Amino acid sequence: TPRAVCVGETMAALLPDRPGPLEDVPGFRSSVGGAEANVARGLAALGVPAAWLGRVGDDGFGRRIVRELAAGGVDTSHVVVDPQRPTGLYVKETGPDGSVLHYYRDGSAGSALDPGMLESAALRDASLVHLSGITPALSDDAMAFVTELVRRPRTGLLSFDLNWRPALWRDRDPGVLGDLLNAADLVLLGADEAAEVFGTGVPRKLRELLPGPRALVVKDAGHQVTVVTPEGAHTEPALRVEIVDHVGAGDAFAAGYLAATLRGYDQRRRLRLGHLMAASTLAVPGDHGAPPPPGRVAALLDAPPAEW
Ligand code: KDG
Repeated sequence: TPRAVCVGETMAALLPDRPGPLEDVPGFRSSVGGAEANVARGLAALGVPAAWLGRVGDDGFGRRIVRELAAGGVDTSHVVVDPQRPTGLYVKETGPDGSVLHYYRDGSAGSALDPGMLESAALRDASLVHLSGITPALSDDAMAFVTELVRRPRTGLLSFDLNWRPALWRDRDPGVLGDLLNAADLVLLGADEAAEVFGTGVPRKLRELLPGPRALVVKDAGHQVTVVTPEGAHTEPALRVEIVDHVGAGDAFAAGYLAATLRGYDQRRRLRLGHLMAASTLAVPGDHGAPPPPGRVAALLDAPPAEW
């Protein structure tokens, strides 16, 4: 059976009781978030054996992360506990135009991912290694880790989600992202973030800039997703859903797309499983929703376009 490993930083997350400026929020709900761990949870929920590889502090938030991921079926046996650094944190602020994440992760255990982690047994013989553009922005060590990982010979697939987080790139040149993405087999990115980083969100034009990956998956602000491969392009419309919060939807999409890829589904079903997973996360305030029941998934994957 295929085995996936998602590498990155997972943080404690504080979600506001109600929308509004932080200074007026009465309280917060404690949760867990992090793009790559979200993908691992989505994969596990779909029955794909998935591990999260990363570092947490020797503190309550770190233990909470490990406990919650494990409860979600994610293999946490390779997580490194860093006795010196604290677990990172983000605080969500929800306004009329959506959510902003405030990071408290400078010097965190998670950002201290370094090339030494390349020796982790988790990476050995993995069918899929999943990375995101968040990690190289975290520290010089994390940048070195990602740069070496994408260059190394591999036996499985390497997927890379752009996950553009401008707040993390203030001291670093995001120009490296093009090379990193080009070294992957499979790249996922939003048309809007691609426009910011590469100057275009048009799949055909992006393909010229990113010829490396076999599959280039371009998400158009929740309307539709297009995948470009050497065989051509395929577009699938998103499901129409009542949106509670966007955070985590891209990760859920990635989990669906990647699970379907590992199962050898055709591109239409890969995109649809991505959309189904994204829809379940868009409907909840946290980073991940419960995936739809398998029966409904099976029916929708094969539905004619008019019933999708
Ligand atoms: O994709 C969701 C992430 O943005 C959230 O979980 C926090 O990992 C995170 C980040 O760095 O923004």
